[in-house]
Amino acid sequence: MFATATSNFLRRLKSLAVMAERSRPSSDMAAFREVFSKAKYIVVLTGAGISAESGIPTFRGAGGYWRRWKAQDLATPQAFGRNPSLVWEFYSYRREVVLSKMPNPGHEAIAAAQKRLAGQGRKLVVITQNIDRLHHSAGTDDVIELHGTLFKVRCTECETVREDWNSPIVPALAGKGAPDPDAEDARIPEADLPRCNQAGCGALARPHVVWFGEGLDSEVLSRVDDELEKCDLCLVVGTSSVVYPAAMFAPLVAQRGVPVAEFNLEETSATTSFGYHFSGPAGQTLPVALAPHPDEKD
Ligand code: BJW
Ligand code: ZN
Repeated sequence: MFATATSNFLRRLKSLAVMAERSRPSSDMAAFREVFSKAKYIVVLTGAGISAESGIPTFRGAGGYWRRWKAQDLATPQAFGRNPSLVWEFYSYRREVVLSKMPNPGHEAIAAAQKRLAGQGRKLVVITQNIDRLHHSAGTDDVIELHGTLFKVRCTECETVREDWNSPIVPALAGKGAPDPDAEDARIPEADLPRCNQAGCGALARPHVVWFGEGLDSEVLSRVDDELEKCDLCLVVGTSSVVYPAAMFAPLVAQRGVPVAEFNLEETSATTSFGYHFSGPAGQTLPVALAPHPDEKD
């Protein structure tokens, strides 16, 4: 009788421990590195936090405001329809900021791991929500950009997309886009904003980014599905995991039983879905996590 009660108690204790384990991710770096050393197909999903140490403000942290607005107020087709000059000032400012910044050790650790693993017949794929191109600058190949890029524009009429690295993007935006709340709106006439350069078109162009309420590119989404399906390890770096559909990618991978590790300054609403959580700046945690493992074959 006593033995039965004890074994029931122990069984219950064990199941509570398993439940606690499931909801509390591990921060055991050595254990993560063992998993990393065996993974053959790694997906790294990144957000604004990975570029924070390069000096690019995140969306939902301090510094997430431009003048009196948050991204949600300006990164919409409605805002652009109402005031294309204001929205172009916002993006022109961000282009200029990004052009003055460099990739940081977090971006570099990912690029170096991708190169090294490729030499071992292993794959590392970056899926980013960022539009800053810093993964490219760090030397990462074949980055999947979920939300577009600051350095492409798209015609609002014929939808032609072109790359554009001019600084400023048009002369009328020179010296405009100041971020302080008291800055005057430039009220640039539409004719002087970026335009389509297709012969016979010339319509207003917009940033080639995905705004709230807009669908993500279907080819991009199907490539993402494919990569998430194939991966045997997933890293989620510097994202608050609140913006969909990106917010559900890593939890879906975890549901398949694949190890997922979150690298963030703080816990997020997705943290408890993951097996590992590493608190701290990604520029410090990623170089440790992705450094060559003694078991790697050159
Ligand atoms: C560090 C760090 C360091 C800091 N080291 N970490 C389902 C449910 C509910 C709503 C929806 C849903 N499906 C769709 C929606 C609507 C909407 C949405 O998700 N809304 C939510 C806010 C609730 N989604 C959409 O509209 C998407 N479209 C879509 O799904 O179409 C179909 C559809 C439409 C409408 C209804 C239903 C279906 C499109 C979303 C496009 C998002 N676009 C933006 C702007 C891009 C252009 C631009 O930049 O201007 O993308 S919004 C903004 O958020 C940007 C980012 O990519 C994105 C994600 O932000 P991110 O990267 O996570 O940054 P932060 O700032 O939030 O977090 C930074 C993190 O880093 C923090 O956790 C820090 O702690 C951490 N950190 N320093 C490590 N050094
Ligand atoms: Zn056009």
